[in-house]
Amino acid sequence: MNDTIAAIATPPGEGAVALIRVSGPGSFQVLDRVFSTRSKRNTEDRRSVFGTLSDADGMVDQVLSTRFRAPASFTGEDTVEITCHGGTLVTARILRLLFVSGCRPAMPGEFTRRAFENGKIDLTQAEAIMDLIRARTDQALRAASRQLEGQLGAKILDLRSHLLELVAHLEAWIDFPEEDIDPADSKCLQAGVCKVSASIRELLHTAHEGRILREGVRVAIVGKPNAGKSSLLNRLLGSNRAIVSPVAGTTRDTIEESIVLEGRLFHLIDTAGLRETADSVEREGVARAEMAISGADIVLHLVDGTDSPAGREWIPQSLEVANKCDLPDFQADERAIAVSSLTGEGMCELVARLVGRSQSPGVSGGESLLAINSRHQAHLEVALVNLQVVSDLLSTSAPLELTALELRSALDSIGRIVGSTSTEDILGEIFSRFCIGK
Ligand SMILES: Nc1nc2c(ncn2[C@@H]2O[C@H](COP(=O)(O)OP(=O)(O)O)[C@@H](O)[C@H]2O)c(=O)[nH]1
Ligand SMILES: [Mg+2]
Repeated sequence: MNDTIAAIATPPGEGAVALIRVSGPGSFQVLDRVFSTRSKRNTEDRRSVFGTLSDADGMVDQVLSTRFRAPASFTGEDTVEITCHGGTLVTARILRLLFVSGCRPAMPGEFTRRAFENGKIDLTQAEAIMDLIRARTDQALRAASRQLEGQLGAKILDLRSHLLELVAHLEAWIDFPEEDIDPADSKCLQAGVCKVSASIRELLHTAHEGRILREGVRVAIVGKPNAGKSSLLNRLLGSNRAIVSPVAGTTRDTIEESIVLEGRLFHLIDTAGLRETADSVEREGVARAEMAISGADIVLHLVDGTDSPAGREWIPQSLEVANKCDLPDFQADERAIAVSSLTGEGMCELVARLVGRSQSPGVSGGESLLAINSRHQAHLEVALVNLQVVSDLLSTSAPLELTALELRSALDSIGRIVGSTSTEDILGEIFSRFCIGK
């Protein structure tokens, strides 16, 4: 991390302005080589200064430059931000100028990585920055902000410090074998493991919500040809996205569109009708429909409500919906929500049911929402298994070293979530809590 990196921080294309970021120990030298200004406050920290950037051929652009002196910058290093005119060519020329003046191109995520390595943020916060940028719903944005503030990181650190205490406890027993282990102590340890496991389980419960917040809910609309699947997609989207026709087998490829319903992101997938067919293209469509079903969070099974209910097949676990309730020969069925893709009747109920199904029980999407991602989930699951083993070992007369090892593994997994290592910390914890001279 001794080199100085540069990159455009704003999206490519034309814009009023663009931002170029430079970070590393040589940031200010690089700036001094290419930037000239009449301002006497040029070298002041955190002051935007107007001036010009020039290369050997003359002026490249008029810009504002701002210095952030280490460690008070996003990366924790000396950083320069250059606000220039937002054109593809202008920004490319400025970058080239920076590269020949002592910078190298930044790798993807390298500024954030430096922020992490310099201890400005933990890994969950680094991830939250990406979540924040990618958020497509208010809920996702709120959850990301909360994580960026460090609320998830704080929870993980809390778990970690509990585990550290337990490890310290065990290590002390191992270090002083002449002292008998008080059975009450063993019970206390067991209770501690139990408590941490419960907290981990609580966090794991938010994994589903976390995935939905970050990725959205996949809804496969399936059913027989002509049930009105494409009409329903169009109705929910409020646009004529898919071709609707009375000819069965019109939809052949799967059509996917995203929509926000009641603050949640849904991906609606319209599929070919499920039926046996001799047409090879339609058959491929049916195969794709089946694939959409297997990858869906919710399978919305649409039936034509004018067909006799006796002949209806139900798909287990799917959300059953009967279409065409506007027609006189519509036959209601208590197992299915009655809707009309033509008139829009029943859509509110349908949306409410979709939203309801997408929520995992016990997880509120309210203000306090914290939801883990799949990486956190993987580490937490490993830690939980480790703790189960610890608990089992504690109830036998297994060597304490073995138990301590397992406990350290749990600690290690938890530490990986925020990106900290553990051995130094364990030592510190032991020495600070127990008097070795005893
Ligand atoms: N009356 C009525 N007709 C509908 C309704 N939904 C779809 N249709 C008609 O049913 C036919 C098949 O619709 P389509 O959406 O293409 O069905 P898909 O094969 O399941 O995608 C078309 O002629 C639609 O106009 C509805 O709610 N009411
Ligand atoms: Mg269709």
